Amino acid sequence: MSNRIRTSISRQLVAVVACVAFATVAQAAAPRVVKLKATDAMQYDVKRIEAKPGEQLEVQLTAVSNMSKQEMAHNFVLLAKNAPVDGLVMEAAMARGSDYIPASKKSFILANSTLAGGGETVKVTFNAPKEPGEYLYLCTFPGHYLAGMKGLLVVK
Ligand SMILES: [Cu+2]
Repeated sequence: MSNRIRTSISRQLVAVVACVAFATVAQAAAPRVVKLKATDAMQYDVKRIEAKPGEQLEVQLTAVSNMSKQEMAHNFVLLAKNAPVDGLVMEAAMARGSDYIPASKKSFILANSTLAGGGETVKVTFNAPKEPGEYLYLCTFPGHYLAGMKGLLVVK
């Protein structure tokens, strides 16, 4: 094999390796999409999400409803393990001006979407907690959590 051919082959090899490396990085940078749907029954269709510690997720929540957004809307709120759930939900119900996200409990909220009214999809991207365990997610629209609008993010 001539030196010139050898150089050419090794250049091509470098290019291929660079491409593979780039594709791997690009894949790692894209969050895993988790689609949730919520209806007037005040339930998420997905009540359990499994994730690796620190995995980047993009939750897409779609609301299915013919009611007005004031009457029926949903969000996705992921809580820390030590969150005072009942107090947080009560304060959230009164926090209409901030889309039912309670200002004084924000330190317990790991991630939250905005409100989705009928036909709308909202998205929130976040990293799953690094500590394995079960993390509650819920909808803070008044009455919805008490009606059962909740699920678990299981990190393992
Ligand atoms: Cu809801």
